[in-house]
Amino acid sequence: MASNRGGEHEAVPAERVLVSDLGDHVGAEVTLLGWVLNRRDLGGIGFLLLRDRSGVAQVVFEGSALPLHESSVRVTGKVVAHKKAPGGFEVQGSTLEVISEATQAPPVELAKEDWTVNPETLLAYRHVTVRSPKTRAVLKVEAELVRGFRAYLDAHDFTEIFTPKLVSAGAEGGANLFEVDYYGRRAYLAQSPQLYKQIMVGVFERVYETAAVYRAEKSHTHRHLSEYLSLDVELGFIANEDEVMDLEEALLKSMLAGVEERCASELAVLGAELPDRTVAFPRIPLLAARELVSERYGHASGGKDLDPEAERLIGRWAKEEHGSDFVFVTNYPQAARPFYTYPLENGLTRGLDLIFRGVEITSGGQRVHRPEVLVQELRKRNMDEAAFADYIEVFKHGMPPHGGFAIGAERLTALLVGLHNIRFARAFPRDAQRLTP
Ligand code: AMO
Repeated sequence: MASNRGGEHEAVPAERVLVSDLGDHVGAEVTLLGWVLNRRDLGGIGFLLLRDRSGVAQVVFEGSALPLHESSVRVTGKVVAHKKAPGGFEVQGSTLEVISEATQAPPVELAKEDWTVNPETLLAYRHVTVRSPKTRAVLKVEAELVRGFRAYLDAHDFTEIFTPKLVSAGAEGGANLFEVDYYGRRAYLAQSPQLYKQIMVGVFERVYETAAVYRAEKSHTHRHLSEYLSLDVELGFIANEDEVMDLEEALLKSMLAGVEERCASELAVLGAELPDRTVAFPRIPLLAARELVSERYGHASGGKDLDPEAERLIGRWAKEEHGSDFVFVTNYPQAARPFYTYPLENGLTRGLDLIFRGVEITSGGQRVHRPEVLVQELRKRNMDEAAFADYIEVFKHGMPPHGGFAIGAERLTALLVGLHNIRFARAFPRDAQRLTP
């Protein structure tokens, strides 16, 4: 084998074959570029697993010392069909050049399927462990979900918007606001694009945003991040919240179809199963849901909301009774919803959640569109009207009935691929303990 281990290559010429295309080159000599995912020396025969953006290939060398894991390399060799090799092909390597040599071994074996390493260690070295095939697969599925989100909405006349993340007041209430010193004034990191996406309905009628939002969640849970990707939708001229649910159901089914079509190898790496897209998402009012989990499963959900256990049980009911991984819970009480939620006369609202595999992934519903009702809702909640003056004013300018929802991208991804901890659905998670890497 010819090798170049000394001089590193500064430039990478274009001619190369991707791992995913090896099947088109059986019998031919090809050049691959990628990273050393794994290496093994079996009595003078070197096995190298090369990872590129399209997949992983096995390359075999005779009598060679292979470079350290994660070195980037250029390999040439002949492609042969090989049933046991990943992807069904093997490259019989003739030359190996190191493009950029790893000078340090990764902190964990990236190629290993079952990590017994402490998750905290994995996150502490996330800048390197993020390269593992499993983590890559999770992030690829998430990217596909977001692509599918945009594609569906673009095709249905929605316009993408870009709203400020530095704001003067929190739209969602609660104590989880990050305070920022804004040129000597107090500002906050946006908890959601809620008020701005509603304002933008007055411009485009149908809008969406995919952007990070911020919540100062001090408690350490498996479903909360301090920074997460919010997939927001808002649309005008609706009759009621059923239209919002119809849209979200069709949107999610389309996003999942995209994952099925484009992420087969990632789903296989993760052992993930997609939900059945042929069943309709059941819809159940919150009060009925609480009664149901109490009667059917003996769980009394205290307070005005559904607690996490009640969410899990209503998810179980949806699966058992309807074969659905999803269930909409509708008509939340006013006390459980933010001020912008459309109130009904009986103390309930047109606010709803979507539960996926027993965990809330979405809040949404129809919104208030009359300024006097907004003021009344702010007062009910002892909120500062002055802080929302511009927002209230917009509703004096002909805002139609409208509604929308937001999907937490990491929650959706984690539940879809079976991650226990939401942190592993974000490349670089932020929580109360973590600001690096
Ligand atoms: P809500 O506050 O319920 O609603 O958030 C919507 C969805 O975002 C996700 N989510 C989180 N994900 C990770 N870490 C967190 N700390 C976190 N908090 C929330 C969840 C949740 O269902 N403006 C409304 C949406 C709307 O009505 O359009 C809102 O932000 O998946």
